[in-house]
Amino acid sequence: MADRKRPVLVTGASGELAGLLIPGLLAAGFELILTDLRPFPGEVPKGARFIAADLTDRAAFVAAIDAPIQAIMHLGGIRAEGPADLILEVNFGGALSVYELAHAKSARVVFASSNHVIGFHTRETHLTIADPYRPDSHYGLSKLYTEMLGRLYLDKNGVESVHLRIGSCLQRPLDTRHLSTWLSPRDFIALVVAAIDAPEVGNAIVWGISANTRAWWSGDDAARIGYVPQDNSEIYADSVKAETGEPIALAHQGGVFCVMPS
Ligand code: NAI
Ligand code: 15L
Repeated sequence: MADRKRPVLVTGASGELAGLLIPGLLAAGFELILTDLRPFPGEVPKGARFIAADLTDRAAFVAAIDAPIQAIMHLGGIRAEGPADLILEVNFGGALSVYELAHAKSARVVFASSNHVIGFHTRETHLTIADPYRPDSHYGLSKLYTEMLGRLYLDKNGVESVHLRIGSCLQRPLDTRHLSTWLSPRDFIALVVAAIDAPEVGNAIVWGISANTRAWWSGDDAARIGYVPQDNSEIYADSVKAETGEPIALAHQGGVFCVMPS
């Protein structure tokens, strides 16, 4: 699309990943509308404005976004396993609000999906996006639901989506699992810019990882949207911690999410 005239909306703008992403999107020339339940930490940067809104209050959320937007970078919600009813309300309910807004505004959705949609595959299995979902938690199930919501809203309403199945977005990998799942902040920014700018994406799925030698995942829509990762976790291989924990967590791609209570 390469549109720098209409703003991009960022949900979950007061959270950690937004903190990594917002400077990169501003540097790429996007005007931003930031939204979150919590106040924005610090000063709202030049080129952005902040609107406080709760994703679970659908009508109020949709009404609060008062400008035309070209895309929604959806980061808002609960980022780990939690009580199923809470995940239902915030992650399932919030995703529906985002898709209703995208439909109303004719905007593309770029969704922070997660590796936890496939977390119960074993670590010996190399996956492509054609492999079956195996969610490891109600959290993972909420990501699966949102990917499917994207499919439905494309088929029914023409709303395009890029679902980013993010591994572990951190400044650097911390343990041996991250050698497979790491997404560097600079690759994260490049991935989101590509997802917004790519012409005609339909319903794309891209693994949110760097060019890791030990990656468990490939065979996605990265080339179609023009995402070319630059970093590789391997340079940290001698300095990460050995992963410890329960055997089920160590055997499966989702790690500790496979044993988290809900
Ligand atoms: P975070 O917890 O730091 O940020 C999430 C933000 O969503 C928070 O600022 C929170 O206030 C906001 N939020 C929660 N409920 C809300 C509601 N009802 N209405 C409006 N805003 C609400 O999480 P983080 O690490 O920044 O992750 C962002 C997204 O990326 C999450 O959806 C997470 O599931 C996803 N993700 C993150 C990965 C990572 O490596 N950090 C990996 C895979 C996915
Ligand atoms: C996620 O989906 C979480 O949001 C993040 O906090 C990490 O736990 C990440 O997955 C991971 O699997 O490392």
